[in-house]
Amino acid sequence: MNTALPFFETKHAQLVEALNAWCKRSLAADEPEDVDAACRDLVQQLGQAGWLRYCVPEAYGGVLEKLDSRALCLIRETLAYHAGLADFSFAMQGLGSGAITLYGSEDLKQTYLPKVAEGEWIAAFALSEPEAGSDVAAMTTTATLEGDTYILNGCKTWISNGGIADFYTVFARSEPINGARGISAFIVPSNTPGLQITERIEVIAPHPLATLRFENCRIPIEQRLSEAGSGFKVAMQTLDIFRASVAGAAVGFARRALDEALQRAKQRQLFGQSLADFQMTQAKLADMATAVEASALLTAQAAWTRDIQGKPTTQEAAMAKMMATESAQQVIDSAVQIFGGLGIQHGTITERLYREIRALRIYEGATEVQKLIIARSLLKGSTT
Ligand code: COS
Repeated sequence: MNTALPFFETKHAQLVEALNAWCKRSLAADEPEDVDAACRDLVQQLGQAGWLRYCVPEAYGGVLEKLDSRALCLIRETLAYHAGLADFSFAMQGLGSGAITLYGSEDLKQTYLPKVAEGEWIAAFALSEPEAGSDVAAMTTTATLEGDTYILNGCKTWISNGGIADFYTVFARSEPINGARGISAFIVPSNTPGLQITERIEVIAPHPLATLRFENCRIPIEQRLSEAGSGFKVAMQTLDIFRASVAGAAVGFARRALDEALQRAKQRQLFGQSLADFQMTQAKLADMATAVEASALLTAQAAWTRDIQGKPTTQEAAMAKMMATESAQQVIDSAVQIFGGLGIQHGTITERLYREIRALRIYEGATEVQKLIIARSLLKGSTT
C-alpha cells in the first residue's frame, strides 16, 4: 500500500521501510521441507525482531497503544510480498490472540499476550468444525459447566497452527440454545489432557493445519472470554479485524506477482521484440496494476475506518477481503501466463504465489460469505 496516502501516518511508512529491509536480510526465499519447524523458527524470528509486538496492545508488550489495523495490514502485505509462510506465522499470532486482546480478563491478557508478542507461545484460532465452516452457528462442540470448570467435548478442523500451537482460542456451545447465542469462547492450552491432534491436513501451500479432538477437556471458568453465550460475537469481532489483514496479504502476493511479471515482460524476447512490446501484454499489466491499487485502497479504507473512526468495520473488511483476494488470484494467474511454462515450474515464485493465494479466498470467511455479509449490511442500512 502506498503509505504516502492520507490513510497512513509517518509511523506506518517507517514500519514498512524497516520491515522491508528486515525481510530482505532475514527471510529465506525457498519453501522449507519441514513446515512445522519453519513456522516455529519464523515465530521466534518475528518475535525477536519485534514484529509480533504489533499483534498485541502496548500494555502487554505491544508497540502501539491498541491493535492498529493499518499496521497489521501493512505488515501482512510486506511479509506476503517476501515469503508466504512468514505472513502466515505473523497472521496466526494475531488471529489466535486477538480475542484475548478484545475480550480477555486482565489475568488472561497478562498471561498470554506478552508471550505472543515475544514469539514464545504460538497461538491458534479454533472455530471451524467438519459440519460448521461457513455456518459457524451450527457448531456442535460442547462446553458444559460443572462447578467452576467447563468440560469440552467435540471436534475442530482446518485449524491453522494445529499441532504446533501452545494454546487455542476455542469456540464451543455452552448454553442449551441452538444458533449463535449459545456459544462461548475459551483459551485452551495445548497440553490440556483430552486434547488430541487426530489428523494433519496437507494443502497445496503447506502450513501446519490439523483436526483437533476434545475429550472431556477440563477448562477453568477463568479461561472463558467475556460472558457465557457471547462467543459468536467474540469470533465475528476478531474476524472483522483480521479479515482486513487477509486483504493486506493478498495485496502483497499480487504486488509481488506484478513486479515479477513486469521484469519478465521487459526481459523476454520473442518475435524480434520484448514481451512488453506487445499490446496484449501491456493490457494485462494495466489490468493487474489497477486491480492491485484498487484492492490496496479498499484495504486501507477498511483499516483506517476501524483505527480512526472507531466504527465497526464488518462491511468494509468484507469488501476489502473479497476484492483483494479475488483480484489477487487473477493478477497472479496473469503473471503465470506472462511467464509461460516457467510460471508453473516447481520452485518458481509465480508457481508458489499461484498456490499460496488460493486459500485466501476460502479462509476467514469464503468469498460467498463476504458477499452475504456485505449484502446483509447494505439491506439493513437501506431505508427503502
Ligand atoms: N460483529 C458483532 N456482532 C455480530 C457480527 C459482527 N461482525 N456478525 C454477526 N453478529 C451478531 C449479530 O448481530 C447477531 O446478534 P443477535 O443475535 O444479538 O441479533 C448474531 O451475531 C448472529 O448473527 P447472524 O444472524 O448474522 O449469524 P449467522 O448465523 O447468519 O452467520 C455469517 C453469519 C455467515 C456471517 C457467519 O457465520 C460467518 O462469518 N461465517 C464465516 C465464518 C468464518 O469466517 N470461518 C472461518 C474460520 S477462521 S479460518
